[in-house]
Amino acid sequence: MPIDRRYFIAGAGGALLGAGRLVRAAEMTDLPFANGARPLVQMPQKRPLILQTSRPPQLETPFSVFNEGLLTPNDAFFVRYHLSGLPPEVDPRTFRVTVGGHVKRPLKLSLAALKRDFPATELVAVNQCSGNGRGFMEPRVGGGQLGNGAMGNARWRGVALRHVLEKAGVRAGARQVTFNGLDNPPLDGIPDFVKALDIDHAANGEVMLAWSMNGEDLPYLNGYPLRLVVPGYYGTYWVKHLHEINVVDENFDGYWMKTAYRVPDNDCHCLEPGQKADRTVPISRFNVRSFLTSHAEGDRVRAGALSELRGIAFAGGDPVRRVLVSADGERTWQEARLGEDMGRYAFREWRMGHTFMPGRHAVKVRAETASGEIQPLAQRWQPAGYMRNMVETVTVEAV
Ligand SMILES: Nc1nc2c(c(=O)[nH]1)N[C@H]1C(S)=C(S)[C@@H](COP(=O)(O)O)O[C@H]1N2
Ligand SMILES: [Mo]
Repeated sequence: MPIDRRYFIAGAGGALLGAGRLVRAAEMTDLPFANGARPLVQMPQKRPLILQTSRPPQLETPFSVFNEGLLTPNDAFFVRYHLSGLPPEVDPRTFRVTVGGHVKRPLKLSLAALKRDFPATELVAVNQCSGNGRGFMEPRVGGGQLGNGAMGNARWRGVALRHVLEKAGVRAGARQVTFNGLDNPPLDGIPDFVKALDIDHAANGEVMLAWSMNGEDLPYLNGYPLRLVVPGYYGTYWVKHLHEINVVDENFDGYWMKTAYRVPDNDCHCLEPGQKADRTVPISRFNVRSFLTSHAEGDRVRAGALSELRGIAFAGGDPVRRVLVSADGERTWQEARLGEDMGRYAFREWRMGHTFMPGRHAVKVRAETASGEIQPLAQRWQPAGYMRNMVETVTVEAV
């Protein structure tokens, strides 16, 4: 039922999301789990997206967007924040990113200097929240009850962090690099959102300071004017509004590394429901996932006619080798055709024709990587609801 409720997001983010601005909820949508009803709201530079929270702004991409094309449009890209103190405004002329700590020559770089003094590079990569799909977890767990729309695939443009670190001259003994954005905690006592990468990872030539996605400036809510891109790693490391880079000679132990965003230290990073992990490690690379995008739960197809099934697959840097599709609830599996290869961090399209007989059919998709990692058929549970990658099921009805 369309509703006409108004959402007030005063103070959510200054200039663009300024006090008093009304955000209109045009419609409701339903995520396919209990308590999945959500309003669609429109925030600046965004089309109507699924509202998770308004303060801070958190938006999920409606899943149908992933069938529009392989690159996720900027105005449909999901939004995740932890702290409601968003930067009130960002002036691209006075913005500076600093590089300090355990370096020989501390730097203070403008956007113009970043674009002028370093080689620019481009990379297509998926940004995915650790909790993507958390709402499907059974038993349910606390945290944002997300469907599978907390991910997106974009072409990022920027400079490899390695070049910036080389210019600063990393000193011997450096262990990690920390990243801080312009957003701040709304209250004392809430830890600032700071993330860290090991020095070798930070300087691997792929980790990037990006100012553009899909050929345009970053949208404000996706980190304007500069964000970290950490290909193959969960979104938590992709620090937005990035303005402080620090090289440190120890393992950084801020809250968002030491306490939050950790997973059980075992092969599946999973537990039996109710268990607690005795050892955890910081979350890192994506596991392999795939989705049907051409059809949604409950869709009808013509019985006896050829239907084209299509979707996406991706992993954390290990290329997708094959995608298997079952249209009969796991009894038989058939290999799908893979589409254009935009690189090992990007969505890979798959397609398969199938003729359904009359009745209801469970369609399942299962991707496998070059090194043999394959999606599990059963759920792997863990208390934070991170890293869901079980084979998903979409039921279609042929009539
Ligand atoms: N400055 C800042 N950067 C941040 C966050 C944040 O709260 N503040 N959240 C992180 C998390 S957990 C995710 S999943 C991604 C989401 O990126 P997006 O909002 O551009 O989709 O941003 C990351 N970068
Ligand atoms: Mo996240």
